[in-house]
Amino acid sequence: MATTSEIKQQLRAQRIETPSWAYGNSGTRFKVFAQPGVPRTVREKIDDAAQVHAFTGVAPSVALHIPWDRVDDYAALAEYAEDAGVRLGAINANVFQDDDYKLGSVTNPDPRVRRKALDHLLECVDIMDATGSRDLKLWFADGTNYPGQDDIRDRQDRLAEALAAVYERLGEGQRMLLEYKLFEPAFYTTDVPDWGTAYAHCLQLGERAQVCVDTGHHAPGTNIEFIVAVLLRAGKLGAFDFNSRFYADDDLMVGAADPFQLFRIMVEVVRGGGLDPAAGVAFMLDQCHNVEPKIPGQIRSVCNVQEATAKALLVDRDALTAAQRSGDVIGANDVLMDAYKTDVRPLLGELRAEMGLDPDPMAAYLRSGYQERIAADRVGGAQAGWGA
Ligand code: LRH
Ligand code: MN
Ligand code: MN
Repeated sequence: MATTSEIKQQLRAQRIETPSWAYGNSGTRFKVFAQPGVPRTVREKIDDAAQVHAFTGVAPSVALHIPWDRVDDYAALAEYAEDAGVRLGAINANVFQDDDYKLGSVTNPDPRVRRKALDHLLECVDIMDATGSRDLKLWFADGTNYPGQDDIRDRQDRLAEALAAVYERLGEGQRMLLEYKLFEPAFYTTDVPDWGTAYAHCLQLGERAQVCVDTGHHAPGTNIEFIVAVLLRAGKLGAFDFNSRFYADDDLMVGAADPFQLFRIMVEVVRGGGLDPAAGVAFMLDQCHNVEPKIPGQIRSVCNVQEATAKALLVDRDALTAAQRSGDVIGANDVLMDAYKTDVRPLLGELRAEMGLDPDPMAAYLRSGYQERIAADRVGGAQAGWGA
C-alpha cells in the first residue's frame, strides 16, 4: 500500500485545468442570470482562473474556447497569463454557433460549410502555436434530427476527412482530443456519439489523436469507469472534461451529483497509470455555474477531484488483488469501500499547508476580498459564450 508521503506526492503533481467559460455568465435556454463581478474580457477570465490556482495550488492552466476568447495577439495573452501565474491550456474549437452550421460543420452536406469549419479548426492550431498549448479539443455538435435527413455513412467519411486534415497540421508535441457526446443539439443521430466512434477515428488517425471523456456526455447508467479502463489500456485516454449531471449534460460541479462515481473513475485512472504525467491524461473541468458563484464553484470542483483522487490512491492494491484472485467478492468490495469511506480532508489540508497554502482554499478565497473587489470594479460582465 502506498505511504502517505507517496500519496501526497501524487496529489501534489496532479494538475486540473479550469475552463475560461466557467468564469463568465451562463445559464440555460430559459435564462442567463447575471452575476456581479464576472469578467468583461479574456484577461479578466484569466485573472479569475489565477485565483483558483492561487488557493488550490493544482490548477495552473486555463482552457480557451475560440471564438469566445478571441484576441488579436495570442502570444501576448500567453504572456499575460504567465504574469498572472497560470498557463494557457487546451484550445477548444467552436464549430457550433454559426448559422452556417445548422446542418453540421465538418459533416455538413455543403462543401463550402465544411471548408469553413475546417478553416476554423486549422486556425485553432495556429493559435496553439502562439499560446504554446499542447491540446486541441474538438467537439462537434454535428448530427441529424430525423431519419433520412442525411446519409450516416457519408457523414462519417466527411468527419474522417476533416480530422485527417487537422491531424496532418498538428505540430511537434501537439495533440488532438476528440470529445464525444450522446445527443444534444442533435436528437436523432450524432456523428461522434460515443467513445467507440471517437476511439475508431483516433485509432485511424494515429498516436496524437486521443479521446476526451466528458463525464456528462453519456446515457444515464453508463459505466464511465469501464470506458476509462478500456481507453487507458489502449493508450487512448487523452483527457477528461469533468462535470456532474443528474439528467443530461447538466455541467454541474464535478463530484456534486455522484461523488462515488467520481471515485470509481479515479480508481481506474490510478489503476491504469493515468495519474503519471507521462501518460498524458489531461484533467480538465467543463462546467457552468449558473446559480452558484463562479470562482468558488471552480475551487469546490478542483477540491472534489482532489478528494476523489486521494481516496483512489488510498485503495490497498495488494489487499484488493488478493481478494479478487481468491474470489472473495465481499472482501474485495470492502477494500474499495474502505478507501471511499475515508475522510481525506485532513490529508489534503496537510498537503496544502506543506505547499504553503491555506488548508481550506474556499474559506481562504472568501476571506481574501477578491470577490468584493471584482464586484465593485467590473461593471457589465460578459456572457460565458453559451449565451453570447
Ligand atoms: C459540449 C461541451 C464541449 C464544448 C463545451 C462548452 O457539450 O461539453 O466540450 O466545448 O461543452
Ligand atoms: Mn465538454
Ligand atoms: Mn458538454
